[in-house]
Amino acid sequence: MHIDPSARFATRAIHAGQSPDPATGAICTPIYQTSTFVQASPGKIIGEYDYSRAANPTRTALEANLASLEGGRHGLAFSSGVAATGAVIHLLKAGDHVLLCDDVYGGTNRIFHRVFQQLGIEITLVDMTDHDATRAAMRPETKLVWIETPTNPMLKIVDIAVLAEIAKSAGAMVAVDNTFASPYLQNPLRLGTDIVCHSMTKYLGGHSDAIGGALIVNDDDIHKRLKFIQLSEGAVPGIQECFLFLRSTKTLHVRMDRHCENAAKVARFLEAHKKVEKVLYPGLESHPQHAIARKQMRGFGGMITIYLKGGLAESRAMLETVRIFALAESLGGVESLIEHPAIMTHASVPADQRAKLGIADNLVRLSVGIEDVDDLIADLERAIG
Ligand code: P1T
Repeated sequence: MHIDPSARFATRAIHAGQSPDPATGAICTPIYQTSTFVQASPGKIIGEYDYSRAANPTRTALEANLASLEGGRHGLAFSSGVAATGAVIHLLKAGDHVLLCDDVYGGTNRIFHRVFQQLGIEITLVDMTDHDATRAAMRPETKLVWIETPTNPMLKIVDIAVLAEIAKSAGAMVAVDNTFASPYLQNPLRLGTDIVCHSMTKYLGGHSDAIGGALIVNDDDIHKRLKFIQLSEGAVPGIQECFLFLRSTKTLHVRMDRHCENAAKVARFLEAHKKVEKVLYPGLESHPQHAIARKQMRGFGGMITIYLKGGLAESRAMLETVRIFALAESLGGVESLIEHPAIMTHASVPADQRAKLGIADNLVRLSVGIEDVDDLIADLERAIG
């Protein structure tokens, strides 16, 4: 089925990349659970496929679907979000310099600093909400600017168009980790960037049942280089995972609407609570980059970070008392999760960097799911006390 690229998001979510199976008419793209494909004679393949690490029809459908959702020409699926991140860093060589958003997922910080820095990649962390500091940190050898927005866990909003401009004028590529927003709320390629990265494990998957990553690009040459890395390193998702992600993106728009609606209500409840010191949510007028969020996002997402009044004891008490919110790493699933960044998701970030960012003992991160919001608020009310 050919889906017009100008079709609206919900239509593309359900149809892009997928056609009824030509052999049977099955409306869902089958799980082509095969590692290899028979050839007619040596080197003469029957269809388009020879080996599933290189390509597989179920993965091809997913990759086309992802590209369509981000408004890009090419999609590539990986075995995890960090595998997708690693593939981008592999575009660089020793001596190249990266400008890295100071507040990123702990695993992103770790792969840059503890895997690639020792191979000769130079890294400068910068607060990308400070445009002068970002400009000043650029060097002639800066080849990549890595943005995460909203950031994890501080939910800072980076102005993607301004950053793209800063990077482009210096000849650097720009990649945006769009995991927290999802393609439904934000499309960085349309704002002048080169690469969009996702942990599909989160909103794209949406059901906390599969690990995966994705890259979406427009440029044919960057796509070719990334596809070569995907083939050569082999960090591709399993076929059943590809099917699960394809199944999930069909409902992304419906889930995201409810995540946004619930999170807005939870954020307002928390902002008014006497035991909460501060609420970070891009949809609140009190958020320092609320205006930028309004400009570049179509909604504010399901993630909320709060400072409780008190310290570790108060955070622990809340995290151990919730009943509907589950104490777990990860985010973006239909079920609400809650976690302690300093001890859990960002434990691998050096303590001095954590302190500088404000990842303190009284910081708690919530992934607001799509349960009944009144039950969620009652759960938090009881847990905060
Ligand atoms: O877990 P994985 O699929 O490899 O994705 C890594 C990743 C990349 N980018 C962002 C913004 C992320 O939040 C993550 C994973 N994050 C968590 C597991 C977490 O709880 O924050």
